[in-house]
Amino acid sequence: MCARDDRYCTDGFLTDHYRDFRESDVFHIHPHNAPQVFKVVCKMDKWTTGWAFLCARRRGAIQVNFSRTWEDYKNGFGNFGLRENYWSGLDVMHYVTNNRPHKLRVQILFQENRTNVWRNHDYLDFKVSSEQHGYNFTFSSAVPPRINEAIDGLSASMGVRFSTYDIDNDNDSGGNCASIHQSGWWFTTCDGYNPTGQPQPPSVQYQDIGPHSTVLASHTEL
Ligand SMILES: [Ca+2]
Repeated sequence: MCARDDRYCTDGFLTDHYRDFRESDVFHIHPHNAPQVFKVVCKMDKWTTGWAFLCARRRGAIQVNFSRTWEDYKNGFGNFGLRENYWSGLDVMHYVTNNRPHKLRVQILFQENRTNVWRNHDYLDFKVSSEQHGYNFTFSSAVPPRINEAIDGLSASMGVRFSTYDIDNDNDSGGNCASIHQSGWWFTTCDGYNPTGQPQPPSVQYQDIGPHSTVLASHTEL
């Protein structure tokens, strides 16, 4: 592999730089204005045209502890790899989404009628603010796909600061949602959408089996 650092996964794909790879892997990117290089998982095959996977929580993969400090959520943690569990970091989310318009796709895997179904929801012009602003996010519109729609879990958290068990920015004055759910997230109340929360066994889930996995992916809007 060559040593060039692209600004984002999409660049590597569009410039043909990684076209020969036709695969996905861990890449190092250097977003414009960022003080450092970041590690991200890029999907570089010809069907996915340079998506970056910012977070993955998969029930079938080696489990990773998501009950982490603010510093860990800021810098990223986990096993970076295509079929692994990881959080890429709030800093890299901030730098890449503030350089150019980005689309965020939330993908949730459900098992329905014994078949695995990926359900999606897209968010246009998704931006994560800086640490100074608590990494709150904004987007211009939430766009469900024509088929296989997932619930819109993010609109309720627009503008809310990120929370971890050691820094409680949620809107629940009585509780610490990150501590209760052993995760970090843009919590409003403690019973909202939370893909980084502790995976629940099927016996206590409201659907028969699922969601199995959640992936947050981002792509430069072209
Ligand atoms: Ca609280």
